[in-house]
Amino acid sequence: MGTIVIDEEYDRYRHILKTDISAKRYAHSISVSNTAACLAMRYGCDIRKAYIAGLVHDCAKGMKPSELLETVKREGYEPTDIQLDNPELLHALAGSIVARDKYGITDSGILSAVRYHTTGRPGMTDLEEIIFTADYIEPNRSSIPELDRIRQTAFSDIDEAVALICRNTLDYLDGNKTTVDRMTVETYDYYCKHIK
Ligand code: DGI
Ligand code: FE
Ligand code: FE
Repeated sequence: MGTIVIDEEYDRYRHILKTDISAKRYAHSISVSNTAACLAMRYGCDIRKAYIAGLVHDCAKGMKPSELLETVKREGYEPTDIQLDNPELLHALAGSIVARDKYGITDSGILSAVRYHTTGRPGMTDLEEIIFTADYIEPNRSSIPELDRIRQTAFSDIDEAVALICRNTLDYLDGNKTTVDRMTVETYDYYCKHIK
């Protein structure tokens, strides 16, 4: 028996999402959802959870910096200096709160995949790795160094793909002279040590 993912629940999430983010971001989200489902097939992960987490991962991307800060502070979270300087980093954490409160998603695995999709974290769950990777390799992405290689690696060794993505992100941030979140470095270090 196959997995049915496009049902009333998924449709409800899609409709909320369409009003929350731009058309371009919505197209990206649908692409991440599909890519995450493919990776879930490859790694024996729950396809439905991957499909839903991929869909909603950027649900807070349309929020203003003040709204992002308000959302996480309301939860009792104290933003770091780097997050205060770059509030867009908070769209992942805020997204997990919005996914829970506005979309009504209760699955903790889905919510944490949303929470860590931007910086990753050391020792991610399979679902977290899948969303982190799908976000980077989805077919609409372009102009990323070695993207073809990362796409292929994602389907052969996802830990190595995570390390390659982190390295690219660190290079990109360095080039832009942007502050690096400690978690981004910790994720990179962890995955470099864990690839065969
Ligand atoms: O939301 P998306 O654009 O789909 O992707 P994302 O959630 O991975 O966010 C990507 C952006 O996040 C990209 O512009 C780089 C930025 N980013 C990732 N790690 C860090 C970071 N920005 C800062 N300042 N520090 C980080 O460590
Ligand atoms: Fe994002
Ligand atoms: Fe994204």
